[in-house]
Amino acid sequence: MTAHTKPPTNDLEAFWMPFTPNARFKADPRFVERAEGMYYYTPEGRPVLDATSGLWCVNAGHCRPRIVEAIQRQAAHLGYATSFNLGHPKAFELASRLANLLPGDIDHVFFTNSGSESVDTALKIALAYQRARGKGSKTRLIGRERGYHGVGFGGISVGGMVNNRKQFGTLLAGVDHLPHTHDPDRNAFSRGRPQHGGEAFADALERIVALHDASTIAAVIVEPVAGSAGVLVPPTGYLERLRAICDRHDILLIFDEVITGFGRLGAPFAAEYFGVQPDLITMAKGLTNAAVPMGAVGVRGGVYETLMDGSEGGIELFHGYTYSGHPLACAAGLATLDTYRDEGLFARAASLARAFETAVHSLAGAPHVVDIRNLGLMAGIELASRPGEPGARGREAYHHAFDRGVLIRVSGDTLAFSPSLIVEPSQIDQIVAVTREVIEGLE
Ligand code: PXG
Repeated sequence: MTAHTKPPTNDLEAFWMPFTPNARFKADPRFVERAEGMYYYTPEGRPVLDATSGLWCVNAGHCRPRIVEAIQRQAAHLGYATSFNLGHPKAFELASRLANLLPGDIDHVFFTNSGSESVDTALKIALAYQRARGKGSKTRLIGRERGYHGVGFGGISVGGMVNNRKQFGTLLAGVDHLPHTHDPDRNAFSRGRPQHGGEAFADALERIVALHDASTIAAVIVEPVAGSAGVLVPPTGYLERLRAICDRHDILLIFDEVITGFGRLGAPFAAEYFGVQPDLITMAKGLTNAAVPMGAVGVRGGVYETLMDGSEGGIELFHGYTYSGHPLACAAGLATLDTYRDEGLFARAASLARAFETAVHSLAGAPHVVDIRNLGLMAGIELASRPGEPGARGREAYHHAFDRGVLIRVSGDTLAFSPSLIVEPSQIDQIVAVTREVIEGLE
């Protein structure tokens, strides 16, 4: 042993775990060791049914052989090439495939490595676009309360989760927020899209425009369905009205589809599901089935062309990552898109959505349940917080479900469900049955 090597250790201290209460986890850790299809397996070999697609990302299920083999082949063939001034075929192929899948005239793709980078990239493209078309005063970015757009400074600035913002100073200047669309008094226990308030919530954008003037606003960014905030489904008419107001005032509309993209709602993208055309779409997660990290921004032709035309032959956008268009990610992305297509997984999600809705709403009436929300293959079950202990019921539910063989996701006291699109009806039943037992056992 040389002086600078250390003996192997199972010390849990070195890894600073993200978005985790480290001390609490390390005092009572839970591990998974491998995965296949709908299941994780603990180091002891116990199966855990994954009701969250990893973290809303393994849309085709875990360790799909076609995707694994594509990555293995690519790693041995061309493991890395820069996309700065150099091409490799799979990046162009994947961008073309995505352009075909993306809605309307969103036909150009900028590659990143994560959802957070996709959001910051989209915000930068919006600012650069306004400047390139001679509207350099349009610099404000509008997000929404309870929005989650990753953890870059742009994303937390337009995002609306106070815990993700308050530790980090003043954030980006010139940002404002729409109100969130959650209205439990009128919309609790809605099946699918809630009925009340859509247009009024969107009209808040008119007030923001009246306050700041449209000449100062570059873009609005929203999740079509808010995921991390606990599955907040937009009321009917909301997204349509946001689009109309953006059009009226010459403001770009960005849909953050990091969660809703790639079949989560039973369509390739939420834009198509809702019939609302954004100007930019951010994506990540399901793009590669999470097998290799990758994100992307889809951009409308007009936005792309404006930036191309304005550059006089130089670099059109001073932006990019060492790993933009990474060959392994491109190989994973292509194999993932093939899997979605050949297995008809988006249509499968659409066909399961009603049964999933019925199953999750069967928990209405279970103890502590104050709201149930769903769309496509995403659902949130909100529990009343235990007095003085917000988050405790959610945390206990997560642990008890894991110990009974089901992995769920928890945001505060809201349990979130987003199974892979390969989920079987019997597995939906198992997820709901275990959730019921767990909720019934909570104090
Ligand atoms: N936008 C949206 C809409 C997201 O959901 C991101 C951006 C950021 O992606 P990256 O790849 O940078 O993490 C996300 C990520 C949860 C949870 O518990 C959700 C996300 C991340 C972590 C936890 O709901 N979504």
